[in-house]
Amino acid sequence: MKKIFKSLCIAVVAMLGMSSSALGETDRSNVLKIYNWSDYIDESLLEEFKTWYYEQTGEKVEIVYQLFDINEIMLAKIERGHADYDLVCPSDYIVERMLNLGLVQPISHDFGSTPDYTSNVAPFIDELFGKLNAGVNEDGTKRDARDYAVGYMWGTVGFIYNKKYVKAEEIQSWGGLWNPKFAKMFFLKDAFRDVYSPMLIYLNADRIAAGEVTIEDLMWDTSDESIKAVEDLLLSLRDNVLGWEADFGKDMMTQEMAWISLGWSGDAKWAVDEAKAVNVELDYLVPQEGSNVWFDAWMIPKYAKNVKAASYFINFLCMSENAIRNMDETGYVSVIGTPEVLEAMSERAMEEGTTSTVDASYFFEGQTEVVLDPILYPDRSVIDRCALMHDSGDRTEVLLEMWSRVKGDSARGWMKVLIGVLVVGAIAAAVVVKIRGGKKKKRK
Ligand code: SPD
Repeated sequence: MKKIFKSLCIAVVAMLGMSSSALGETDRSNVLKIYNWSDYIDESLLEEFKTWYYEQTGEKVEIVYQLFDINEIMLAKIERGHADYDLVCPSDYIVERMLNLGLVQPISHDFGSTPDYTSNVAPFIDELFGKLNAGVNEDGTKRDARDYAVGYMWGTVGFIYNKKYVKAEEIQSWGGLWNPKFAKMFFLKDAFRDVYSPMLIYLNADRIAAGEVTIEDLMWDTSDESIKAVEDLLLSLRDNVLGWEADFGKDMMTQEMAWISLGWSGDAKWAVDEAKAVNVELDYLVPQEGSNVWFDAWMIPKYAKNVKAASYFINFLCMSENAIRNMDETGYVSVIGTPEVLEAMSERAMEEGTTSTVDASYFFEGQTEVVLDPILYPDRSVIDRCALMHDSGDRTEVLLEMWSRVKGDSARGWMKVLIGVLVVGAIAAAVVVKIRGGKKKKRK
C-alpha cells in the first residue's frame, strides 16, 4: 500500500509538473521531456547532455525529467493521458504493447556529423529485440522493433539474499520461498509480470526438464489454467511475504530488514555494493528452474514534441563512457557491448576482488573466460535458462485481477484511481491550454 501511495505521489507530482510546463510554455521545441524509471541514470549526465547537444547542433535544450517505477503507470500516461513525453523507457513486453497499439514513432538515426553511437549496442540485445512480437509494417512486412526502440539496460530476475541467514543451496529453487525459516523475511517484487513468470516456470519445472515445454513457450502463456495455478501458488505464500516492493527492497536488504528479495539483478548489484559499507554480505542468484531475462528500451511516443533532442539523447547514452557512468551509478547493466565497456567492467570486477571467470561470449564476442561480476554478466549457462516476457494483450486485465486477489489489497482499485487522476489531470491541462490558446487568438 505504501508503494502504491509512493507511485501515486510520483505520478501526481509528475502530472502536475507536466501540466504546469504545458501551461507555462507555448514553445516546447527547446524542452526535452524524459519519463524514466527511478534510480536509473547518473543524473549529472542530464546537465552534460545540454552542453553536448548545443555543441552538436547549435541548439539549446532544457530537460524536464520525471520518474515512474511501474511500467503500467507509464503506459497509462501515454495511452490514456496522451502525455507529451519525448522519451519513455518501457520494458520489453511494454515495448511490444506500445508498438502494437501504435503509441510510438520511428527513431531517426540522422545525427548530422555526430557519429551514430547506437551501433554500440551488443548483438545479444539485437537478438532479444528479434524475439519481440513487433507486428507488421503497412506493406505487410515484419516490423523491426529496433526502428522504434533503442535498448538501455538489461538483466535478470532472481533472488537477492543475505549470506548470514540464507545459504545459496536453500534458494536454488523458487520453491525456497516456502521454507518456513524464511517466513516474513522476504519481499516480492511488486510487478505482476515479473513474479508471474518465475512462478509459472517453477510450476512447470518437471515439464521443462522432460522437454514437454520450454521456458520461452511459458513466457507467452496467460491461459486461465496457468493464471489459476500461479494464483493458488502465490496465495499459499501470501501470509509469509514481508512486503511487496517496487523500489525500496534494495534498501531493506542492505539494512537487513529482509533476508531475501525476489528482484532485478541491477538492484542486487546496487544492494551488494551498498551493503559492503555496513559489513552486510549480500549476493544474488538465478534459481535453477530458470527465469526471465529482460531489457528496458528508449522509445519516442507519438505525442512527443521534441523528437530531435530525444534521438540525440538516446545517442548520447549509447556512448561507451556514458554507459559506464550509468552502470557505476545504478548497478544496472548497459546494453552497450564495446571493448571499452568490457575493459572497464572487468577492471571493476577485479578491483572488487572477483577472481572467477564467466562465459560472457553471448554479450562480448569471444569472451568465454573473462573476469566479470556474475551478477552483472551471468555465465552463459544462466542466460540459457532465461527467456524474455511478452505482452499479455487483453489478458493483462485477468492477470491484474489475479495479482490484486493475491496481494489481498485494493491494488487494482488504487491503480484505477491513479489512472483516473492522471486522465482527468491530462484532460484538465488540455482544456486550460485550449482556453488560453483561445484567449490568445482573441487578443490577436
Ligand atoms: N530502479 C530502476 C528499475 C528498472 C528496472 N526495470 C526492470 C524491468 C524488468 N521487467
